[in-house]
This record gives sequence, C-alpha cells and structure tokens, in this order.
Amino acid sequence: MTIIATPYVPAGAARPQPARDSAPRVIAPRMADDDRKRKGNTPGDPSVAVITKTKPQTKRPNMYRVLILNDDYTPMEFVTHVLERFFSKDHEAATRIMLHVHHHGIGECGIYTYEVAETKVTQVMDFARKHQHPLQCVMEKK
Ligand code: TYC
Repeated sequence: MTIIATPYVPAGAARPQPARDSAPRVIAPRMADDDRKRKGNTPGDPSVAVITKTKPQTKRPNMYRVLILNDDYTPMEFVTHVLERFFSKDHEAATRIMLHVHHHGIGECGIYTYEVAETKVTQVMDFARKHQHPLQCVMEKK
C-alpha cells in the first residue's frame, strides 16, 4: 500500500513556500527496531513510501494592467468620471491619474485578472463611444 499525504495548512496561516513546480517528494520511513523482524506492507515497513505533495494546489492567475491613453479631445472631467465610475477611484485619485495621463500620454487605471480587465476595457470604450469621445483604453499583461 502506498500512502499519499498532503499536508494540511489552515487558510490564512503562514505557509512554508516550497518550490512552485517541485515534484512530489518520496520520503522512505526509517525502519524501527520492532519492524526489522516483521514482513509485509504494514506501516513502518521500509518498503512503504510516504509521498508528501509539496506543489501548491493553487496557481496565481496572470494579471493585466488596464491603461488609458491621452488624446487632444476627450474632456478632462470625462476621464476623471471614467476613473471614478469604472475603476472605483475617489475624486482625488481619479484627478491625479487623469493629469498623469494628460502629461505623460498613458497611465494605469488598475490591475485585474484577464476577464475583469477585458470587461473594464469594453465598458470604458463603449462609454466613450456613446459620448462621442476618442478616449482609448487598453490592457497589457503584467
Ligand atoms: N488631453 C485631454 C485634454 O486636454 C485630457 C485627457 C486626459 C484625455 C487623459 C484623455 O486619457 C486622457 N482635454
């Protein structure tokens, strides 16, 4: 019989960080004195290997930056509103990002998983088109 043990770690506990793609480790138990005489696949039998799975069950998702681009026509107030409405920025943060884009040409609205980032880009592009502004919003893999 082969015993496969996956260590239990409570959620939120400080976890040891094993190599992310480590292969399962085979730990061959030491033979206890009493077991030297014993035969068969019983616990403690040195022919029984305990496989400890060190690879985490969860993979971190790829993350995507959502960016807005500067243009000469979209009103500043509209961009600030977009940042408040679709990226949950307060008025101060939204104004700061808008001015950064105005001066530097591009700026970050937020970082999201693929589907969320894609939804934000679509929402912003649809909203800008509806109001006939040329504002551009794109996503970029981190
Ligand atoms: N440059 C625009 C203006 O002067 C304002 C603006 C800021 C437009 C940020 C787009 O992503 C943008 N009206």
